[in-house]
Amino acid sequence: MALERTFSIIKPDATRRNLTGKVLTMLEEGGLRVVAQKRVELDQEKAEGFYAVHKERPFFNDLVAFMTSGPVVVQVLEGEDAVARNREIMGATDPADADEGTIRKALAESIEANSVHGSDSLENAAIEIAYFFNENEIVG
Ligand code: IDP
Ligand code: MG
Repeated sequence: MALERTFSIIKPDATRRNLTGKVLTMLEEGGLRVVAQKRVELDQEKAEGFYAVHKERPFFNDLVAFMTSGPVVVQVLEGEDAVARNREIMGATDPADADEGTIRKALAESIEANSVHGSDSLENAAIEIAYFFNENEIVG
């Protein structure tokens, strides 16, 4: 086990339904600690850059429209095996496939409006954290 940092987003479907606190409680009760956080609105360029890896996928334009449709909360989470732990707490991409007790099973509206983002590797976590935060904004 290693102490890691991962990148997380509370997506617009969750902020719109006033579920920010519920998501945070599930992350914290799952053993993760918020060490940086801000509420922002993504513009098209920022959202397209963030999801650039998906730009050839058929859902890319819809995904960018969704992610710019309202406020998001971007955050850095710290904990033992934080990257994998966060993915466990989130659940599968499609809420229909997500395990009981996960954020997406409990809260997500659809495969697109699925309430949370989480980095899929330690390497991508570092890239995604740097896309939104300066080192001096992360306070462990
Ligand atoms: P992840 O968020 O579980 O890592 P990814 O495959 O990286 O899933 O996809 C990024 C995001 O794109 C998803 O969280 C979801 O919002 C959206 N997405 C993924 N697959 C689909 C789809 O088939 N239709 C619509 N949106 C999708
Ligand atoms: Mg992903």
